Amino acid sequence: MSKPIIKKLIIVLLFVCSGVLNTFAQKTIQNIHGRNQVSLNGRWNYIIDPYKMGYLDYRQEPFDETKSGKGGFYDNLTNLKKTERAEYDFTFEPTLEVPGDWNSQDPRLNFYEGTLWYKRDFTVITNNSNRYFLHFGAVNYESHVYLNGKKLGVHKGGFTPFQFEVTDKVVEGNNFVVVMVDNTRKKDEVPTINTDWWNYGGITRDVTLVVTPKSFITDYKVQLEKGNNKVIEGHIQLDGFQKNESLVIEIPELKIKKSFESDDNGMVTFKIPIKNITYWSPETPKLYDVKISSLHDNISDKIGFRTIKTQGKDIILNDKSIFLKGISMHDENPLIEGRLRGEGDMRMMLQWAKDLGCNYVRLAHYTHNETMLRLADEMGLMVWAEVPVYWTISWTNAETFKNAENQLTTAIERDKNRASIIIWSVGNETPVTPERNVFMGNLVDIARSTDDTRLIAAALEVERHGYTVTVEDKLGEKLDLASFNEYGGWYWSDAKELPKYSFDIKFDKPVVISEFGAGALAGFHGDEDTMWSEEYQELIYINQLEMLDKIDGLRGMTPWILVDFKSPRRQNPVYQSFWNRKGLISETGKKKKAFFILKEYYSKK
Ligand code: GCB
Repeated sequence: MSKPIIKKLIIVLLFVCSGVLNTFAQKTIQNIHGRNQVSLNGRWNYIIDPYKMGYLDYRQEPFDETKSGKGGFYDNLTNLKKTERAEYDFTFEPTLEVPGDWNSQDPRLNFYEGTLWYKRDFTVITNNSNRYFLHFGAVNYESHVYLNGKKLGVHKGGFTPFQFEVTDKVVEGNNFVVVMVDNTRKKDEVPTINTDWWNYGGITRDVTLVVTPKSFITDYKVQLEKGNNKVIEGHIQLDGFQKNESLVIEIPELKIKKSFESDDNGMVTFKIPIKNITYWSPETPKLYDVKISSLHDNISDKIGFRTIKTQGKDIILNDKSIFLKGISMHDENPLIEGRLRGEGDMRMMLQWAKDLGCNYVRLAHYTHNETMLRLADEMGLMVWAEVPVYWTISWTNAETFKNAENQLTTAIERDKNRASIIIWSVGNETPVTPERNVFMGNLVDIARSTDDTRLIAAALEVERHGYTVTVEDKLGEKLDLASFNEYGGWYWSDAKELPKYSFDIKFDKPVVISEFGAGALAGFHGDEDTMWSEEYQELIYINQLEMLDKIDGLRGMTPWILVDFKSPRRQNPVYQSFWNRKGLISETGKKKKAFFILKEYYSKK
């Protein structure tokens, strides 16, 4: 190879490795809300761009890759030609609230699936001794991020956080950030084109400019050691560190104060013996103040300590066998349509679960807001957390796997200190094939090796032979729970027949039913045979609970679902109007009859 070619190759490689245009951005900073930060929430101007005009030239080539290296219309707003500026000028465009999906904020966007540009100005007083990171809680689905006319990178995945370091790009005074968001569904993405929820697009979670010292605490894990409730173990990771910095971890209420020196990689690992600790549980959701400080930085968190494991058919929380009294929920506010926008929305949802008598929730079918997990910690709700490996993923596509893996590990990294999370789920109702078994099996292994202190599960499917319901999906062998979705009385059989069924579950593991349910329009009444009536849903719940209670090893359930939710698949104009009606609570907050059946059942468990 000639020298210039090698040089070119090196440049290309450096470019690729620098992650500038990497779709899976770098690991995010732990505990974003505990940081010194400038909130970029609020009103952002937007341009609806169904033809992707700001990104593709008239030959459909991305501007990013043209020879001029211009890098897109919005890479260099100030240099746009007069004619271009006349057609694309954010100044006179309307605004959307961030965080928030676009579908619920502009009637033109209710069903919109495509590209939309966001822009926001902000001011910073910079300081040379600081570093700056632009952090997004979540953007659905693909985002291209530009700061002051420079492209920072691309991110894919609608529910996990990502960030870009912008220390050398943010300027004293006025700055502007532009984000192109595309929520077009694609077969090879995660999730794929077919889901049963609304494809809310946009910047759906907080945007922050995080300010840190040059050397800062980027990550930490402070948890009980696996299988040992007398030792807190974990790690602290510095970024931008000098050699052998000293670090202190304090848990004042436990009289813990320990000093360490970081190793050559800026890392400290520790094990600290403890006594007289109150373990976290739904009855006593005790959280301890944990403070970590380095020479230049400090961060505090509230962390609960508990153990979780299975023993035969039991689930053991802190040495006690428990029953998971749960309910499934989406990240959606039915009252003010759209994604949950803030702490108030999230508290409302979790409080409804508590009103039902729950000690456990399934946060389906993707990673929920970090605030949701912090509230679950505080309110004493155990959590099944999940990634959107849903239905018919492209099992043989290596990029698709990389994407799923990234969403899984990002969620684990973000939430590893949350006591509420007891289960990582690697997917939902995926069809059994050899390719799927490899894909999902690998996800199970990755989840386990990233976090060996929690249980690993997936929502499997059932088969029926006469009056026997079998669960024999081989993936179950790799999982800690026998969990499956089962819609007796609704998608198969008749409510009245349910008590005749029995189960043949091939695994000697705790059984946690991940879904069952039935649709009902709140306020519509009829007899038990009238579909969509509250009475019909009520009967299915009564008979389901009678049927399930006979399962040896039943250790919990998350019926589908807490509240009615929007779905493009649910078209019945009389009863659905694009709402999945399986909620126990309506979209106006009205509790249906079945709510009280489940509440009564949980009160006796
Ligand atoms: C399921 C899916 C869930 C759907 C539900 C339904 O099995 O896991 O996402 O919304 O059924 O209502 O059919």
